[in-house]
Amino acid sequence: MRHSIRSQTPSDHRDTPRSNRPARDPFGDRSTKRPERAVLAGVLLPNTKADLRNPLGELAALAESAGVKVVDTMIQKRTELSAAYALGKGRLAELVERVTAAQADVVIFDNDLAPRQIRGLEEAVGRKVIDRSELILDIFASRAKTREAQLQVELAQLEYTAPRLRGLWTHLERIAGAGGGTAAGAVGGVGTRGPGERQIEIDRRVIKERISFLKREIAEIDRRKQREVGSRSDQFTVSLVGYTNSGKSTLLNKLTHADQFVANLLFATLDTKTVRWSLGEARSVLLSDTVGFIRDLPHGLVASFRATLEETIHADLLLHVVDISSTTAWQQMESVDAVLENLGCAKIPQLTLLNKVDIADHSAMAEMLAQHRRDVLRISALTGEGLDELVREVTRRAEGDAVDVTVRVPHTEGKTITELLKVADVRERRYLSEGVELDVRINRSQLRQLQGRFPAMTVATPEPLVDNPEAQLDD
Ligand SMILES: Nc1nc2c(ncn2[C@@H]2O[C@H](COP(=O)(O)OP(=O)(O)OP(=O)(O)O)[C@@H](O)[C@H]2O)c(=O)[nH]1
Ligand SMILES: [Mg+2]
Repeated sequence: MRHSIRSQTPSDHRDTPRSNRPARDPFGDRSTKRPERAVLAGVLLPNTKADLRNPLGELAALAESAGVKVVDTMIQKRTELSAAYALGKGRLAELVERVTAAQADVVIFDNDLAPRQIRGLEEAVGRKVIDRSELILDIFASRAKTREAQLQVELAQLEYTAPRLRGLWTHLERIAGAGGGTAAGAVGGVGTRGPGERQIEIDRRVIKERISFLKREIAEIDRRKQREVGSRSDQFTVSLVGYTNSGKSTLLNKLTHADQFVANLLFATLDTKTVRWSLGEARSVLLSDTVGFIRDLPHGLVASFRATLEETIHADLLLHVVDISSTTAWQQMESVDAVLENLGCAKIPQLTLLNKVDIADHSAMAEMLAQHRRDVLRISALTGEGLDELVREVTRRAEGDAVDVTVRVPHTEGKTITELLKVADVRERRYLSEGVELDVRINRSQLRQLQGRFPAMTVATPEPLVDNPEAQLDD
């Protein structure tokens, strides 16, 4: 069955309360043979962050990632969106013509639209109309595999579409007022037997209940995730961040021989994978790969994905992967910075990795980026170029606050030795009558934690542990 937006309303959730049924699934059942045909439209506003050479290019990539066939595009320059239709009157007529000529099923707007504009456009064009945020949410919904991701996407979808549904309800109310429950049922397709009004109230209540249920579940996942990440706080953690399709998963695979899914699609990765990354010489750190970012991420999506981004939020070092072969590398980098700021990660030390140097034919962009940022490395996750230097740099940082100390552990404290081996580089081991003496290189914070957990371990430090008064205040 192919759904239209008017045949799916939140009351569907009553039948499948724990499933991931979006409130307004823009593309309905994807198992239909023929891909949906879309006309892309956009209003180019003066402050746009779109690529001026190809303003609808990213939207086309998003549409393709959602499995939609783009059959025509139309762009209008305006200083603001028109209140009723987003476009001006003349261009609206042109859009209607193009949609008919191209036999399109859907119009996808690059701008985020108000419920009223969507309604106006749908009435004028006679097709469903969705906006950029809805498209992104739809891709997330179709890719979400874990229960965590499914709940997060559903919450973001419900919160984003709730105002639109209210718009839809107003529409239903009008029809219900004129034709009674039957008309509302015919349009709503929600099995409305009683008067439209009553169904609308039920739908409103169901959606509210579902939102609070999802919020409770997600809060529980957040807590569990925080404990999980907190328990690893004694290990140096590196997080890959970056625009979607920049090559984060490819890099994770190359560095750690993991088998993370890689694809030339937007939002190929939707969860977080953390693996051990061996830097050689008995030193290793944790490396995590997560969901990519994009400009103008739908409001609420980042908040809903907090649990997924927990590793990123608590990383000791961020590796910001930039696709230097993209003509919009600069804007992409700025969008990622904005999301990091939003997540409270702006202060985490960062290395910028200009990726895909093997196919970057405009090195001027790389030059410019390198001049504007500190700590930039040029790499290719595909060919491995520049990765030795990356390993050296990360090793240097992971060892940044390391100290060389000699510790003594009584023979009875085997567990202490096990823990020590996990986090320290052991240089020498001497067996004495009162216990084992080890010369180790270890990070200061990790040494302090071990001292707290294993008081029987004594430390002979050749240098003072705390060498700056400010650091002492932090303790
Ligand atoms: N030529 C070239 N292609 C690369 C390089 N790194 C990644 N790619 C390609 O870029 C595309 C995206 O790679 P992914 O690793 O899936 O990107 P990602 O950042 O994980 O993307 P999302 O998970 O969607 O956010 C794939 O087609 C990769 O083969 C590189 O260094 N050079
Ligand atoms: Mg990925």
